[in-house]
Amino acid sequence: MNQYFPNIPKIQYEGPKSKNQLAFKHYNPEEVVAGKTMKEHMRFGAAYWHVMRNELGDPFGAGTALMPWDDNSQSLQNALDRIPVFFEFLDKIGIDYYCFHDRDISPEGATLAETHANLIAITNELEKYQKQTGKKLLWGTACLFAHPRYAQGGGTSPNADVFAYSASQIKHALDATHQLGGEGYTFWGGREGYATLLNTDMKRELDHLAQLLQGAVDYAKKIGYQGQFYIEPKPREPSTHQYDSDAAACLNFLREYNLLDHFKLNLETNHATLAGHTMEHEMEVAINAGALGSIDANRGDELLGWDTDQFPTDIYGTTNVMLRLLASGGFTTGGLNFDAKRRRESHQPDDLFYSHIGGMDAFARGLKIAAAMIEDGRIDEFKKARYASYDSGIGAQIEAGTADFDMLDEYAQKIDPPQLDSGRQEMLENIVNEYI
Ligand code: XUL
Ligand code: CO
Repeated sequence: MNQYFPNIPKIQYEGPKSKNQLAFKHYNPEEVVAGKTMKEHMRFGAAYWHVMRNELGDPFGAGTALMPWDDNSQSLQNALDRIPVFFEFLDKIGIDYYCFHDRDISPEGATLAETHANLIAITNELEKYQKQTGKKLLWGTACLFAHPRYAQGGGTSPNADVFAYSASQIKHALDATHQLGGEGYTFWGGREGYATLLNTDMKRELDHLAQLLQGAVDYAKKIGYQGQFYIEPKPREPSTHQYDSDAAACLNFLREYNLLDHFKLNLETNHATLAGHTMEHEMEVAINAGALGSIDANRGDELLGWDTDQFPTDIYGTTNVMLRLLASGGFTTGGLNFDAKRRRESHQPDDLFYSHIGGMDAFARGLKIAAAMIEDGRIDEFKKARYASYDSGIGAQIEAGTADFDMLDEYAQKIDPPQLDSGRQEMLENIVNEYI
């Protein structure tokens, strides 16, 4: 496997002192941290859409990415030819999992039947490569946002024929995911939202979206697919308002339509930012509901208000993710999928490696720091002590639900006015900085 990236060796761990930019400084796959190897904690995934299909265009200019293996056509042969390139990439970077949309891996045909036949041919080829290399599918999904037929939504399109097309596409994407042993299947509703309420029946659209998700759950059962379904929150872009806007909105939607048993969340850092939240907030919301499924690892840019999908290099960010991941017991079916793209200026194939190395190292540092912080315990102890008034006396009665308003009124009138302890935010931030 040394044909498409001839300048790139298999990336190895060389330790923090190395100056080799084609080596890991912190990600040491077999090193045990907090009871598991780094590899087991992270379950890194590569996104087929970014690695193989992202031409690095932006709204103002054409793509810049050099892809000498790609003939730029929509042919099935071109799609087949990309597969060995991708597996050479996975092999050299040392990433075990990948994720795809059906249309990343396989082109639309002249008819829907031809589209599905293309996907079957590609799935067979991917299966062959997975068997040869041991690489695994973290999750699959159907692209219900790129083709003009989905301009007004997939499941939430006002046009019922588009709903039928969406179902057909998901059915075949589920077949492919099942055949490839995919550990999960994601729904990200880029067009499942609206631009103006002047033309939108929100209630009807939400009912339809729930029907589409329920249809997928039923179909999975029928074919014996036992992977985990995810829904991926994002507030906007491309839609003005997306229904699955943040973790709390997704959970509410799933609860309202009785889908919570079948879905977990796939959280993405840049989407949290767009929703006006931190990633740690989104993770905490998901974990509290027992619904943290998987993570799309990236970051945004504070100076740009859009989904820049940059590689995660911010150690505070990766530390915060790993803190919550460790505290929640870690991934089961999910992983850290690099839904991240190189900058338009980083157009050479080698940049695929520099970018992923940086992201993997940033998470490895985040893991080590988070493990040390948990081991140290000062922040956890502080947090626990802050709520100590609920551990006994009136607080314990409140939590047990045995303190009614008459009782609380009587109690409050008897005691001295409440005195608060300091929240000590700055002191806690200083403790975090001891580790970073
Ligand atoms: C878009 C996004 C998607 C999903 C999969 O912002 O994150 O790539 O991860 O559809
Ligand atoms: Co994503």
